[in-house]
Amino acid sequence: HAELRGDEIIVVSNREPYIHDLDQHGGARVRRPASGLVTAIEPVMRACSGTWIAHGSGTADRDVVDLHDRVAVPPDQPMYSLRRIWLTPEEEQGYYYGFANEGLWPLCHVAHVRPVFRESDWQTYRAVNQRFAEAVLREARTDDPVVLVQDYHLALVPALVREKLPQATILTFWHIPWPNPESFGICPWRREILLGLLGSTILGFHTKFHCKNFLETVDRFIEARIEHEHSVVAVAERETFVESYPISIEWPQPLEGDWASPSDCRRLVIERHGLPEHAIIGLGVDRFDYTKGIVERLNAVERMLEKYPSLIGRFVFVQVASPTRSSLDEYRAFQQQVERLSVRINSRFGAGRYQPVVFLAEHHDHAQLIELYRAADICVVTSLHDGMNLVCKEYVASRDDEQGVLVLSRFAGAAREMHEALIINPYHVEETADAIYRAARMSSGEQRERMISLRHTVRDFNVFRWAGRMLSDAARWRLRARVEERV
Ligand code: GDG
Repeated sequence: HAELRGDEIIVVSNREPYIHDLDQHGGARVRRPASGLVTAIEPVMRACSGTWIAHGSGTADRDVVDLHDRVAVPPDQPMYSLRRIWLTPEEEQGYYYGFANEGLWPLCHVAHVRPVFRESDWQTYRAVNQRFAEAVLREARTDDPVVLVQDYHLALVPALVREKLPQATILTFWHIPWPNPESFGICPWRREILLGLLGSTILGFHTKFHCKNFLETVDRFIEARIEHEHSVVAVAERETFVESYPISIEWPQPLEGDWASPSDCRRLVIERHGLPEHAIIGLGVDRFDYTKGIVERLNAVERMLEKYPSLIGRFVFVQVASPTRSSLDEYRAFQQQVERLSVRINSRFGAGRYQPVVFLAEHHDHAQLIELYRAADICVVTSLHDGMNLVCKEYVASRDDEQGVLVLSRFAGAAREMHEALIINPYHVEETADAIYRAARMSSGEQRERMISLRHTVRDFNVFRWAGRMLSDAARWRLRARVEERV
């Protein structure tokens, strides 16, 4: 970004953008993880360059594949540097699975899953946050780097970096919702988390509503001066600017020129999955996570077939569910429940080769997802709670034919921008079933009108604009700090 030219950018996140795995022949294979954070931040790093620090998660044996702590990425056309931190299985268990994903994840999402807080997980979370902060300090070549801290895994990093580099510009982005003070208040270490985050220069959330919840939580639990008018929190004279920056995706999409036509994609998808020739294709794409409302979505599909039997034999729902956190009980139980449900719907409405639910519980590569997006008549996003949700934006971006209907949960941050979608409450089965039915029958003209408008929104508010806003706010704060120093 122009105002920060010459300044170095360090991104720090749990998830790495490129994972090195071993293939069947023992060679290295590079995989892109299923992660909204990576989808959004990776194009920004390609544009800015710098260093990305993340947990090395590949299965490749480090002795077989020469996995350095630092690699240049993207592998085929290096543009920035990826610096890996190797966590022990115990560290990963306590910090990632434990505190972050059994504690903070359910704490911040209203999905009615009870958070689990263990003292030992918290201790590991603290220790691992310290390791990430040390890596930032090692990477910093000046005393005022621009550090982009990502997400709930690293809530303590901003204050840890601030302590050693008081001049650093620390931009923290919280990719998940921030709940109200009553909900957040059950976390035994709420003070530590809040003070950790308030080491940031700028703290970003997807929506104004999450910012408001955060400010109210600070007000409730720590001593701080809050200037609501300017969205600033000061703890002992150190100020943090709290602002909403709705995240998005790259526009144009990578390799857009090489895509097969929607009708070819449709033919390929119909062949590959043995769908009826004139199928109406509904699509869901998610990490296999209980916050994404997959049970509610399948219940709605079932109800729709029950209520509108003319669609039996024609309507097919394809659900991509990429494996995630499956070592946790809560996830395994949920994943089994979804699998049972899709078997039930198929035995109820399927006949011969016709299966109304095609369930694909495996990781797909990007090209396969694009093919599905371009083949689908309807994309259904039913998150029970979601910071933003990028799947709905990817669907819209991949429809340059201006066809297709988006059904979108009102509990996803994206619903605040994507007004031309059919907005639903996923807890309301009837409403969701009716919306999918309406989508299945929508005229091509109405689809076009809605899609054109949605595409304008995603194009104009793309991820470069998201990063641009955060970085220009950062540049403004740096300038202000320098001027104030001189006084
Ligand atoms: C968090 C917040 C926020 C899914 N399956 C595969 C695959 N994906 C990709 C999708 C999309 C991404 O994963 C999922 O993004 P979401 O935004 O829907 O969700 P989270 O991962 O929960 O992300 C979310 C986001 O951070 C950004 O701030 O929007 O609210 O929860 O890009 O396409 N990708 C591949 N194979 C799959 O099988 N390659």
